[in-house]
Amino acid sequence: MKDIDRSEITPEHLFLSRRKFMLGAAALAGAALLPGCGDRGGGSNTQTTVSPGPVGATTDELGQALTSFEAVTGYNNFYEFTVDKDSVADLARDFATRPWTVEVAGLVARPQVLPIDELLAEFPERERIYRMRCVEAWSMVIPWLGFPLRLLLDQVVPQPQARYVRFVAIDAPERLPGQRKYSFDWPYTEGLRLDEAMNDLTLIATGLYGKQLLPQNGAPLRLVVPWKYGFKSIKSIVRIELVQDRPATFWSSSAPHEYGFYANVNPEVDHPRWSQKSERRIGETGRRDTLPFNGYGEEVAGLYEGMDLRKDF
Ligand SMILES: Nc1nc2c(c(=O)[nH]1)N[C@H]1C(S)=C(S)[C@@H](COP(=O)(O)O)O[C@H]1N2
Ligand SMILES: [Mo]
Repeated sequence: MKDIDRSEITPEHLFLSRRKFMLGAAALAGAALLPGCGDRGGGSNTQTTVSPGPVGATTDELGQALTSFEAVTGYNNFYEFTVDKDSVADLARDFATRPWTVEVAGLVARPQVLPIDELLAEFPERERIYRMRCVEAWSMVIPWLGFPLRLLLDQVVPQPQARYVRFVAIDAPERLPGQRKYSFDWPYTEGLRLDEAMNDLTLIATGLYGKQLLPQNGAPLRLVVPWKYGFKSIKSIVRIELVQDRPATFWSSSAPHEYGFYANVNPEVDHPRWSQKSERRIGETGRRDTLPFNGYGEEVAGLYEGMDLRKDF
């Protein structure tokens, strides 16, 4: 019998901002109380029929093993479908990701509307193995395919006033049951400072485990920012906008005291309801220490020099 941590059987993001859910209160209560929402701990999603493609390495640069394909594609946060991590894959199975266009606009010299297949042809995929640390204190190691966001931003030529990048996910309540069920401020949006967005680690992911992304992981394209909590890595993007002022984001608007704009992985700053000092790696027993910046401090700590990351969390 698996020892299931309470933090993993309730949808934590949602649990905390209960006030926000009065309109969807019945649905919320149901989801929070449902048994069987527990972690499948690495992997027996019998409904996953897709197998992984070829993948180069089997560990990240710290020697930590990849999380299984079954867990990566079977245990997901994607509230547009459901808050039940074990059911996202099932609900997203037939979600159509073609046709799909991505608009890159705002304070840029060359705005573009890119059909997804043109974008895929233009920016060759490469593999990046990143740790992914959810704010709920579980984590995975995922072999992504994608390209640095910087390449796309360079192509549209940000204007000098552009200081932030805002990302908008798909808004399609007729196809997304969670958008009908939960009264969040849809669509899901996220944001980065321009220098964070230009950092080489910041990826537009279009695949994982050597294959195209599946809908549950944010097909056809999503952001991956490995030194930040997972909620920054917005899925199923339709618009990328260069803006002057810090944009509102889905979670920081929904629960500003719990989720900040920066959301850098930081074991020294606890979530108001739980510690961030350690995490459970999906597929492993026991816990691991959480690393500052999720282990990417060498690459990104300099972005925050002079900032108080306790205040500006
Ligand atoms: N559009 C959208 N993007 C999203 C989310 C979401 O609910 N909707 N959840 C976020 C959270 S909380 C996490 S931890 C990661 C999970 O990514 P994964 O399921 O591919 O591991 O996606 C993030 N991106
Ligand atoms: Mo998350």
